[in-house]
Amino acid sequence: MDLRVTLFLLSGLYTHSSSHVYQFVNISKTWAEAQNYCREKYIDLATVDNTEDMARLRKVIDGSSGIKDKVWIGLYDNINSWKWSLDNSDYYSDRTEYGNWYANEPNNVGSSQYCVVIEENGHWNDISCAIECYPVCYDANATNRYILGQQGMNWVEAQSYCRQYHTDLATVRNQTENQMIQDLIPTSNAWIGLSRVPWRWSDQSNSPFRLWGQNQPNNYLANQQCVVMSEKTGLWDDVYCGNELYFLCHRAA
Ligand SMILES: [Ca+2]
Ligand SMILES: [Ca+2]
Repeated sequence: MDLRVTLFLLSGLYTHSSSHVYQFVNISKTWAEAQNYCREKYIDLATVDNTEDMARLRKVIDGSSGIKDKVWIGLYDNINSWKWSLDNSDYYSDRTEYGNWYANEPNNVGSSQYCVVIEENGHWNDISCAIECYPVCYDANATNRYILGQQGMNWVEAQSYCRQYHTDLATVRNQTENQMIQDLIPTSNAWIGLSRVPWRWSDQSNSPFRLWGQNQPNNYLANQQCVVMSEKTGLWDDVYCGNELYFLCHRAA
């Protein structure tokens, strides 16, 4: 069977079986602190799209030690315009309007309730973002977060491939993700989703994280517009986009 067909079929299977992975954090924080923490250590504050997500999230909460009467999730703003902290359609192909609100919630008491917790009974409530609660982060391991493209492709081909069969070339948002990707690269260098000019991620996200190697990016011979990660060091280098290399796609969640 053609490798692409095989990868495509595999990705279909994974897409159906993959689900949000949650991490309960046993340190109380304001909502904004919780968001920063989750983005630094994991992916983001938890997104909850359906009853299956909700059941899995409650299991994680119930299985953790710590105070759990109010637990931050990634929902914020207000009654009329709720947003998820992880507002990236590449992570969520079928975003729904799911909500598991407590009776008479959300009520935005005193026009001061802009962040959402899960109460001990499992129902949602909007409360003040300044209250300190325990966060639940959305997590993923390398296996369900990235796909290694094993055919040598130039950067543009790799981008097309990722967009067709997965979501996009991988964005690397922190040291944890960088390590996950480095561990997946078998040898040599591999494309990630960063290119210029100006510097931008293929999936349009605005992550400021960079991990350049020494004296990089140097745009050698004014011919280096695309970014690779080194399998040996995990550090980044701008190189010629026409090189045929391994590449990392972000898997649909
Ligand atoms: Ca409320
Ligand atoms: Ca370079």
